[in-house]
Formats: sequence, C-alpha cells, structure tokens
Amino acid sequence: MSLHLEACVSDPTAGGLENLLSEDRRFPPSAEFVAQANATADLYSWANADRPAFWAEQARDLISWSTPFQEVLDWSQAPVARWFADGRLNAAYNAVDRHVEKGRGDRVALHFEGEGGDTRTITYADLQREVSKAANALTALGVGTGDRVAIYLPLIPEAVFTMLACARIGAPHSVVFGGFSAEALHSRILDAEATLVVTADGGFRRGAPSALKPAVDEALAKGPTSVEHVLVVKRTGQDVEWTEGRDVWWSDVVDPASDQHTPVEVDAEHPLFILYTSGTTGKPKGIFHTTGGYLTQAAYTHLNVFDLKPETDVYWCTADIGWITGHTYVVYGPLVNGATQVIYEGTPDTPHRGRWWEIIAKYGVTILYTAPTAIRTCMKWGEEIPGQFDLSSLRVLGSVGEPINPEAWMWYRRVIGGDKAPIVDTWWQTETGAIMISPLPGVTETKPGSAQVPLPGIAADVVDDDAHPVPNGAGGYLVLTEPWPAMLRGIWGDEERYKDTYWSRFRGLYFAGDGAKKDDDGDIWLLGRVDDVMNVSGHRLSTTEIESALVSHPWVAEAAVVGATDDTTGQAVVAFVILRGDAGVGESSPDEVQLELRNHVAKEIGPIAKPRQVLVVQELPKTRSGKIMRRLLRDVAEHRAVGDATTLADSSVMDLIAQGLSTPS
Ligand code: 6R9
Repeated sequence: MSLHLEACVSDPTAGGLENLLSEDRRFPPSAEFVAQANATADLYSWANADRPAFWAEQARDLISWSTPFQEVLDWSQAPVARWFADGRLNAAYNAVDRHVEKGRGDRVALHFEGEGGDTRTITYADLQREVSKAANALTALGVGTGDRVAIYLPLIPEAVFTMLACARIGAPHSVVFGGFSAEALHSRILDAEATLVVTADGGFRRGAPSALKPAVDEALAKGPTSVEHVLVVKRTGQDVEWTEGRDVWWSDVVDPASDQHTPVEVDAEHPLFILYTSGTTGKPKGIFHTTGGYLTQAAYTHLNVFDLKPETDVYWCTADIGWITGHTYVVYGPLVNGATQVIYEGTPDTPHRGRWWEIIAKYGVTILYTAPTAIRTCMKWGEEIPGQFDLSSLRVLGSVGEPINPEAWMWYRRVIGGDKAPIVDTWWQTETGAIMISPLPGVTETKPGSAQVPLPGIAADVVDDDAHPVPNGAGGYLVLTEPWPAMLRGIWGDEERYKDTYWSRFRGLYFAGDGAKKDDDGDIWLLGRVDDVMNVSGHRLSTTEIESALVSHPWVAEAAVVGATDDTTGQAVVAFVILRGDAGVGESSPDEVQLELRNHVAKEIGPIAKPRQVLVVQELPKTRSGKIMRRLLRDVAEHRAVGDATTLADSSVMDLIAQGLSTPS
C-alpha cells in the first residue's frame, strides 16, 4: 500500500480543508438541548470503566434476544471478533415485529416520497405484513437461511422490504448500488454466489425512468452464475426483456403471499449482509457484517448521536441503500429504534432545486443526515432556495462521507439549522458498520470541520509510522485500538485479505486508511485517505479499479488515475492516459477521445466513477521500481507546482507532461 501521509498532513488544504488548524469557533450545546438530550457526559466514564460491560448493557437494553447471551466479547481469534456469540435473535423481528407487539403498529415507519411526487405511508404494522409477504415469497423461490440475495433496486419501499425479508429468513443480502454497471453487478453476484437477484424495471431519476432490469440481464449473460431467479418490482412500467422460468414479477409472487411469517432465529454471529466497497486494488472487497453486534451499535449510535426521540422525531437520512449509510442509518438503526423516517427516491434538484427543503417542510423533518458534497452543492445554488421553505422543525443535523470543510459546516448550521441545531460530523466506514467518531449533540462543544471524539465505547487514536500515539497538535494515521461490536467480521471469502488490509500496517491496531490530526485539545480532525482510494461525493472509488477500466478500452495503453481536490465533490477523478499507437483513434479529436473514455468508465463501473478529465500524455511518471508516482500527477491535476520528483526513473517526464498539457489542442 502506498501512503501519502506527508502530502496529506503537511498540506491540510489537500482535502479542501482550509485553515483547519486556526479554526477557533466553538458551539456549545444550548441549555434547552442539554436538558432533554438522550446522551450525557457520564456515558464516557461508564464506557471507559468497563468497555465490554458497557456494550453488553447496550445490547440488552436496545435489542430483543430470543436467547439471551452470556458471552460478551471473544477476541481470542483476533482480528476476527465474536460479540454476544451465544445469543440468538432476528434482525427483522427487532426492526419491525417487536414495535407492533408493543402496540406501536400504527406509528409511521416510512414516509416514502417518489421523485415524481407519488407518496406512500407505511406504518410498522404495514411493514410487518410487507416484510412477511416478501419473506414467504423468497422462501418459495428457494432462498434458504444462509443463501445470498443480491439487491439491485432504486430507493423505493420494496428495497427496505427486501432487505428485511432477507434478514427475516437469515439470508445475507448484498445490495448493489443501482448506479453501478452490469459489470460491477456481475462480479458482485459471482463473488457472493447469490442465488436470487431482486431488481425493478427501473427507477425515476431526474424526471425520467431509468432502467435497471437490462443491467441485470446483461450481468447474467456474461457467463454462468448461481442465480436461479430474478424477482422484478414494477416501478416505472417500462418494457423489459423476460427470461421465462428465471424472471418473476413481484406482483405475482409477493403480493399474493401470506402476510404471516415467523422470523428465523439466528446466532448473533450469523452474517446479516455483505456490502462491496473499493479497496486499494482493483477487486472490490465484500465487507461482511453479522447480526447481534452490528444491530447493537447501529441502534446505540442512532439513538445517541442523533438524539432520537422515536415518538416525536421525523428523521431523514438522504443516503441510498446501496451504501453503508443506507444500511445502518436508513434501514437497521432507525427501524430497530422504532423511528419515523422519510425516504426519497430522487435527486435534490428534481423538479426544482428546493426539493429537499420542500420535503423537510412537508413532513416536519427534525433530524437530517446528509453528506458534505450535497451541502456544498446547495451552497452553490444559493441560500435563497432553502430560504423559501420553513426548516424550523430541524433540531439535529448530521454529516457523513468525507471531511466537511468549516465553510460548508458554518453554512449548514446557519442556513439549514437556523443557527441552533447542533451538527454532528460522524466519521465511520463500511468496515466499522456504524458511527465511531462524532460529537454527542447534548454534550460536546462542536468545532466546525472536526469529528472530534470517539463515541463512548469506542477507542481510536492517531499514530505515527511506528504506531506511537502522536502528541496533541501533530498528524498521523487514524487507528482503532479496541474491538467494537459492529466491526466487520472479514472480507467475504478472503480472510487473508482482511488481515493484510486492516491489521498488517500496525500490529494489533485496525488501520482505517485515513490521515488525521489531533488538535491542542486532543480532538480528532480527519484529513482524507492516505491510500489509493478516492472519495468522490462521499463515495469510495479505487484508483486501480478505474485504471483497469480505462486500460480495458482498445485505445488505451496505460492509465494513471488521481483524486484531485474539487470544490463540490470533495475529490474528482482525473485520469492520465497513454494511447496505443495502433489504436484506431484515427481522426478523433482530443475532445472526442476524452468523451469516449469518460463514457467507457461510466459503462464499466458506473457514472459516479466517470473522470472529470482525461488527459492524454506521452509518458507517466514512474519510480525506478515502476510504481506510478500519483502524488506528482495530483500536483498537475490541481494546478500546483510539481513536488519533489527526484525518485523518478526519468526526471524529464514531468516536464513533458506539463508541456503537453499547456499546448493548446
Ligand atoms: C460511512 C462512509 C469511508 C471513508 C472513510 C473516510 C471517509 C467518512 C467521514 C469521512 C472525514 C467524516 N469519511 N465519514 N472523512 N469525516 N465524517 O462514508 O463509509 O463509504 O466506507 O467511506 O469515508 O475516508 O475512510 P465508506
């Protein structure tokens, strides 16, 4: 793994974080907020006194167990943890049935808002029926406990029903983001050996139907897979190709199924889901999570970090279910806590740029959880747009996915939060399963741009190259020093890769891949990735994965990809390519070459991976051992003077690149 800590820490502006270290604005919680807050400062001392006992208490308080656990943490097989391992439970029972049993069946679980303005209101009693029907249908389609189900759906209620139906029968789900390509879907289906794919004809995106089923057909046509059936939700009504015997309509098998179903009891360590994320190599990693520990930390963090009051709050997390945030903070955390939430299918600017704020006013949303890239986009559109809507219901604001620059933080607080709602900047990862570092809204004096403190029960530190904790005021690598309940249990089918990726850099410490700094108070500031992973609009993309997509095009001989700072998306993909002499580029203009290659990446991986720029060069800067020096290319992409190039095999390469780029095309 190549580390760019030096570049990252010595230049805190690299992640768009301006003036981090001179940031001295402070926002203590208001007395009113403190008086009603779920979490109080004594949570920290309680957790510190006996961390496993603290988590055991949370697990007993927040989760219903069909067989109570006696064991708490088993770390004897480190780095694979087992939490509450002799306990048994069902995740869907916890998210749905128990609320109905406690007489809360009439509470709204989901306010669904379709992009075109269609709505559905789903109570917990409705959810119990829908999930039961889907569970019965999945069983009838041959899905058993332990089988994997791939889910490729837009953000519609059926996506939530399907995830919970899988959990109900103990079949781990693997949600693949609807914006990913057929190729990406194919490799994920193969890796997880899924037997069922659940999809839709399409979803609505920017005012138009956007097809999904053709990508499933294409993925399954790429070669033999273990898939037996494709279950298709009718959402847009667009035409679909049909494979008899394999494809089945949701309306034919789920709608008529019985709405009575007994949840399958599973062990606490039974896999709940697999979710693929980009790593430093081309092959995405299937991060897998188990049931008891994951649900415990999902519920605990959702309750305390957002100060959730399930009876009165209306919560909205804008993430898609294709990302971990959608798993933990749309599906499992809120539903296990019995919350009422909004889910919205579409984009923030359809049919107008005030759509989000209109939704908040319409449903009286009290807690909003979104990403810095969305906040920066809204800043760009202008504050008069949110200004037209009544946002006074908002009382807690959350941020996730990438570092939030202080300017965006201040705008979020003032324009969206009316200068009163506390902001929680939450650091975590697909791998951590749930929030790890964040202020507590009724406790922490917040600082614009900093995630600040590990939550009670979580142990994190910033260390130097030799794994020594750095002093306050210094930078280093973020590590997690104690096991936590929602931690990943591994990479699906590849235990060695799990150990290599996270546990080999610093002995006994989980290395997150992020650079960080401690300020003078010891608070943590995240500085961005230090490995070859980019963060574009809060989505993780691997440089290697995009490079291999580019090289798969017949015109491209070699490619190097970097993440360049971008005002809106945090980082943007910039690609440098060497074309093949014999490639048939022919008469194509540089603009046509760029367009063709950008579209090729979108097709291979998905539109989010589309490079902002593709620059054709004659040479790439390489070390003597042949490693591409992306740091230098990042300097070029960010229009900076090129840094130290002395380790290049051929030091004239950078001049050549610079010359080539300054030559008008
Ligand atoms: C939840 C999620 C994880 C990576 C992580 C880090 C970045 C997430 C952040 C943040 C600074 C925050 N990240 N939250 N950086 N401040 N509040 O985003 O998971 O998609 O796996 O990405 O995102 O770099 O390592 P995932």
